[in-house]
Amino acid sequence: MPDPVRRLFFALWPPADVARQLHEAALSLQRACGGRAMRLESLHLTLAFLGGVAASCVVAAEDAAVAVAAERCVLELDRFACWKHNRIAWAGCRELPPALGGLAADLARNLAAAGFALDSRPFAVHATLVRNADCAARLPRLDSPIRWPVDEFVLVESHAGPEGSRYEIVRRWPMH
Ligand code: 2AM
Repeated sequence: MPDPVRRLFFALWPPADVARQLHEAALSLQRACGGRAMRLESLHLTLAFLGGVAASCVVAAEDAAVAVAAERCVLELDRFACWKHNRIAWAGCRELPPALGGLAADLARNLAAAGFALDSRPFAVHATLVRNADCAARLPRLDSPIRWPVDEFVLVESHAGPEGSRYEIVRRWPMH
């Protein structure tokens, strides 16, 4: 039997009140630049993207996460931006909490050491809010930052579906 492939990534998943604020932000961005707002239940922030992983290798990815020292922090999403090359409108932060930069770097290092091929581009903190956005449009201002208390990170499986991807949290790791 061939080893099935699972599409996986590590991410921060917003608590319900943060997801609601992100979704409101997505709708306001969508009013300005069209496209498709992310569904409330799909909103997240990717830490490390693995792509297709043979099911038999998932344990190795989980082990890489166990070995990171993750500290709780508060992420302040305080800016909107739009990437022309992939038409993604997103929320990000002017200042990355060091704990989060450290977590993403540790994860990337451990995953690479375990043989996973990761994107070589630097970690770009962003929560995608709208896809297929018109980046030439004037983006609304984010009046007050969205305050996201981060106390866990998760491994997520992406399932392709007719209405876009559906995400399933596979495992959670608390941050201390
Ligand atoms: P995006 O929202 O900027 O497209 C599930 O697809 C998650 O993994 C999304 O957050 C997506 O980022 C991210 N992702 C998809 N392909 C990726 C890649 N090649 N490198 C890094 N992240 C990727």
